[in-house]
Amino acid sequence: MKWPVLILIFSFLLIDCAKKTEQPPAEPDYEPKWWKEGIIYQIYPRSFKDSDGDGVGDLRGIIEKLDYIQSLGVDMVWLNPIYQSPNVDNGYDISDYRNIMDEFGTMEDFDEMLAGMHERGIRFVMDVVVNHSSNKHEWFKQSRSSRDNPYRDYYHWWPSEKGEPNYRWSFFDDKGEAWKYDSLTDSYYLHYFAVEQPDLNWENPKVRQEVFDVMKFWAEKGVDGFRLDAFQYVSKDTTFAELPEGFENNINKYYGMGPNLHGYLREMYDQVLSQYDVFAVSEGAGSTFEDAHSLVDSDRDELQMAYHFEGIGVGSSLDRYTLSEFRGIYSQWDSAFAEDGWLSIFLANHDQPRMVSKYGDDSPEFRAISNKMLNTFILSMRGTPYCYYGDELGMTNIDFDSIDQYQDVAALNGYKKAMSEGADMDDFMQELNFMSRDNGRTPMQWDATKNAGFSDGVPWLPVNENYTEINVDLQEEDKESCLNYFRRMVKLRKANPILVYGDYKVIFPKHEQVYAFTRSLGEQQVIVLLNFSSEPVTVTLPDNVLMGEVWINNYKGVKLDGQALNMEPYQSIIAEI
Ligand code: ISL
Repeated sequence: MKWPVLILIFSFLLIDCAKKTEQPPAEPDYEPKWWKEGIIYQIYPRSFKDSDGDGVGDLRGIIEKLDYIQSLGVDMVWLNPIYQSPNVDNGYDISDYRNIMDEFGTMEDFDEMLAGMHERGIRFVMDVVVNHSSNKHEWFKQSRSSRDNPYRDYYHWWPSEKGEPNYRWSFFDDKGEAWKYDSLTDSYYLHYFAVEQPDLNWENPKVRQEVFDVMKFWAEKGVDGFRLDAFQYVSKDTTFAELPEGFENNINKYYGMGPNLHGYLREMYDQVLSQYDVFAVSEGAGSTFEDAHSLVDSDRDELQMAYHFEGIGVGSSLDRYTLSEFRGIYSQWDSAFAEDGWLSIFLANHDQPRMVSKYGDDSPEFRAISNKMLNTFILSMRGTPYCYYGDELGMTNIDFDSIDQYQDVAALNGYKKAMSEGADMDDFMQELNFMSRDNGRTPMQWDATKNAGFSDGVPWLPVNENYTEINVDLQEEDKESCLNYFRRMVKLRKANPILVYGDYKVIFPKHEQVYAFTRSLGEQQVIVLLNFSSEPVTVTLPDNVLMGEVWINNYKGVKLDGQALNMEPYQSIIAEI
């Protein structure tokens, strides 16, 4: 490396930067919004911190850790559902939308937690699960009880005298069927998810009013945002006509964006979203850019943000992924939303494996460095970043080998279904080991004491054995840890609107190791360089890209010789150009 050359280049560029900052700032050509600038930290409450020794995380546990959350620099927290629930799907089956799950605490705990977040300048995003309720919800109990019960039309029923209903595929059913016959009223009811999660009938205006009232209840309490679970599925063609064979291979096309979805969203906007300083994000965004635009464009008055599944679909099998595929998807979505609409950016959540195991390299040699690289990606892209608890530490997948170790309804029922279909169970278990949602749900690793400091009792899901090496305590002490790198990256994004609003342009569109792009806003321009591989690589920067001040780097130095940049395995660099 030729340091004198480097120093010379840097000093020229620093002088150049200084000149630029003397000019009057240009009017921003973007519309600033707090929910665009915010960084969301997602907490799976069951697994974050257990305060009472029952092995299940709870709200008082979160209260204990509020200072930690604040120390990350994030400005919003999304909690997975905390309502009363029989927990068939860990809170995604709600039996009372106005009360807190017993295992998680009380409404007083909730109020204290919310106030504690607000005191620290952190906003709160509530999960709203209204495509379905629990079968233990009073509405369903009533609905099921007789055909003429006033709640009958709160759900989708198919009387058996009409014959068997047309096939509908189910995400979590152990036979893969979404219609369940119920002899009590000699009818079938619809459940896109587990049999204990009957789908609510949004065609019924009473149902919609119930949901809007629930949302108002929480908005009045002061929540700042709503994450609408599986919302693209709420509107259904209630004739339940036959669907083409194999439709389940493109489920969002056939289940998503039903005929009345936009009407429902406008009602929600009028009654709830426009009445409070809140934002709403839908899980799922249909199957085309047009679908997604129709949900979030600024003139739609529907939602503020959506998250699509194409990004997270990449690498969702043991075949892993290529960088071209990954970059292609993110780049297409970015350019489709460059002018209008707003999306989220994430590489993991509670339905996914751990980010570093899926997209990086969780071997001891590269785990930390590749984790830092992935966090650089999330926090330097356009869109609101969603950072999943534990990914600031580089937590990894857990290595379950027997079905008895799994807790997730999707895994357990998927196993039964595969067995009954005579599938190759070795292949099934291998895939599950990599892709299971339980990978992303293991307890937070706080320290090297028993159960990683998560609980004094027996954790509901085992703690990953690597907790003695990967935990908050150790990483607090180490300036170069994943945790402290994450904090630096969060700070950088918060201080630089270019990372939020700047235009995005790919460099080296076909490179199989390096993902590089520029962001530009007004006069300012930065380059983001990410080596997605475990091999060193040299790239030649285009002549017009002169690297200036380095904003962040997950290695100590930058090896630049003229325009040739030598990148270390999983190196990530952001620099002004
Ligand atoms: O997790 C999945 C597959 O294993 C997804 O297909 C998921 O079911 C889908 O994205 C909808 O997810 C949401 O609703 C589900 C709940 O289990 C998920 O946790 C939630 O994110 C039902 O409420």
